[in-house]
Amino acid sequence: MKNLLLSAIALLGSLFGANAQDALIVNTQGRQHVSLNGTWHYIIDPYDTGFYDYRFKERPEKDAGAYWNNSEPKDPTQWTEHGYKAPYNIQVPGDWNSQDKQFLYYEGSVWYQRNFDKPAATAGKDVYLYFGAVNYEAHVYLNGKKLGTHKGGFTAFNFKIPKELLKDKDNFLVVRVDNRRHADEIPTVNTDWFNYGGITRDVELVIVPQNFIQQYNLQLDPSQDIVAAKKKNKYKLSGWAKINTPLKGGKVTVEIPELKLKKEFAVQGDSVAFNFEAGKIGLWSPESPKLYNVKFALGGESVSEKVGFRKIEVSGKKIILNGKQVFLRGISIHEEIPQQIRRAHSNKDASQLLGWAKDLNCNMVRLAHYPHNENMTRVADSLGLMVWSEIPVYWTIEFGNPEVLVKAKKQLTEMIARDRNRASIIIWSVGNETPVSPIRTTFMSTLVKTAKKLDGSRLISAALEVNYQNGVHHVDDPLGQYTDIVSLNEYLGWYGSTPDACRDAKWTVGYDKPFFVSETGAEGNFGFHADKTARFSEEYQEWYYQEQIKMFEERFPDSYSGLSPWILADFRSPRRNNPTYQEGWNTKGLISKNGEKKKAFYVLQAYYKKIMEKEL
Ligand code: GCB
Repeated sequence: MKNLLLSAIALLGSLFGANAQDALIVNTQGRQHVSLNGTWHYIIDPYDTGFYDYRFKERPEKDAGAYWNNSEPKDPTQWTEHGYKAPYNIQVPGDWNSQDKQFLYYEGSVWYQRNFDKPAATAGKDVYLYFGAVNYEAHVYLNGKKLGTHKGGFTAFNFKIPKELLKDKDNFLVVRVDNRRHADEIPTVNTDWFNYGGITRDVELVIVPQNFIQQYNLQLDPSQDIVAAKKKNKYKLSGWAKINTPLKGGKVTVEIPELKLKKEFAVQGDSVAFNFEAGKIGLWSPESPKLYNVKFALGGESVSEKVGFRKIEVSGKKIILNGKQVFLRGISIHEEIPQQIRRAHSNKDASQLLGWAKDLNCNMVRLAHYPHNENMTRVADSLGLMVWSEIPVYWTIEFGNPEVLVKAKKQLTEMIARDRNRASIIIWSVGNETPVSPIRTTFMSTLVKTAKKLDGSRLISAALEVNYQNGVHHVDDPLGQYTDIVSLNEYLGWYGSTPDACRDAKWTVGYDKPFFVSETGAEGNFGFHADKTARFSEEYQEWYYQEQIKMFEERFPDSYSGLSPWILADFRSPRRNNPTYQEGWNTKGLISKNGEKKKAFYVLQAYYKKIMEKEL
């Protein structure tokens, strides 16, 4: 086990090293930090004038025309063609599309700027600049110097601010954000969701000691037999901590006051592995989402957070949580607040979306199709919702391009780094509906292996497609050999046929593994009532759910372990252009764009209630 942990730590190091970006500081909320959220200024720059000169060469650092430099004229003779001031105001965090009509479909560069003063109490400490997420590419400059760049619209990153660069007053922070889509990025040019651009999540200054615990993990020891441990009511915990720099000596303390536990471990180089008896523990589960305060300390400085302990595994065709079979009553969710047509980012947003899922009687959510903001996984921890978390390896990306694989691995690494301490997360997904081919399977199975190396304690999956042949629906995608559960997106009764096609559909699943329906759904417009055969009516959607559920109950394989239908709420998608029923919305939501529950909501809610009652 210790070797496995150390190899995960080594892999983390090598992946970050390749990108010359500081490793992620996890749990910034549990550390000394100052928020840089609020009103920033912006410049829209569709021609990238602030970045390239008139020969289209990147501007030199001190160039007066570079938008990372402060061009505030000191006297009226000074030439300047850019500047940051009201009314060019923009809120951070937040996508730009929802903030002003001119931004609605904008794809390109926008420069963000704000000033800040050096926080108090930084003597002898280091200050990092942390971004929860920027979609898609960020170039970050402080006082005219570039701190670094980051690609990937849904993962957190941070840069250490060099001491000499940080002034006491009026630090000039500029971020160039570019949300253009590219064939060789992740996601690629083609998705069924809206390309919200901007600094979409929190920005913070994180203040840390020179030597500090950057990342850590604590969980029920995955090698422990959970049934035996439950019987004895004696559990083992294991994990590790990674220090930002190698130390000579040094000790990490792990403390769980509620369990009266305090253990000390010697640091070796820049890491330390733990493994210890913890006695009685209340396990985390949807019925009882118990979280413990855990404190990790190094040299008098500590970081604390709430951690739940549980074990997730598969046994043959079953998913097992804490030694007991569990059926996943899920729903898929996009990170969007439909009533305001914007990206979700706050704790309140997470409570709205996950509150709807609870109302549906869910015990699980699929956070599609990219890592959601940290509030989502933290609120899921506290509400007792199990989570599927995914990277945006979606549809047809460039599987033959080795650089794309590097990008996918980086996003996977960043997703796992931020959230590995969330008990709610039971599944890491490496992608969605990727088309079957040998090159794709090599790419995707490499991601599965990487995910397993980074975190051997969770299940790995990917949403697959049906192979329909000679009247039979086969689930036989070769990627299924590599994943722990076989997950399928199917829309029988929406694309191509009507819901009665479910009645005599034949299914084969080619794997002796848990089988999960990661998507199924049909469109329905709230308030459009008609005969059930009329597409886009609430009645059609309701009928679809009735037929699908009947099919699951009567004819699905014995490995059927749960579902996360598509989708909780209507969401924006530029692909959806039916002029009467869509107008830029995918209306497969069980909840409308105005927050109203459609008829199908109640069908799924009742199905989940029935399952819950059977389990009691
Ligand atoms: C899918 C995709 C999802 C789409 C959905 C649909 O299979 O995974 O992103 O939005 O179908 O509505 O067609």
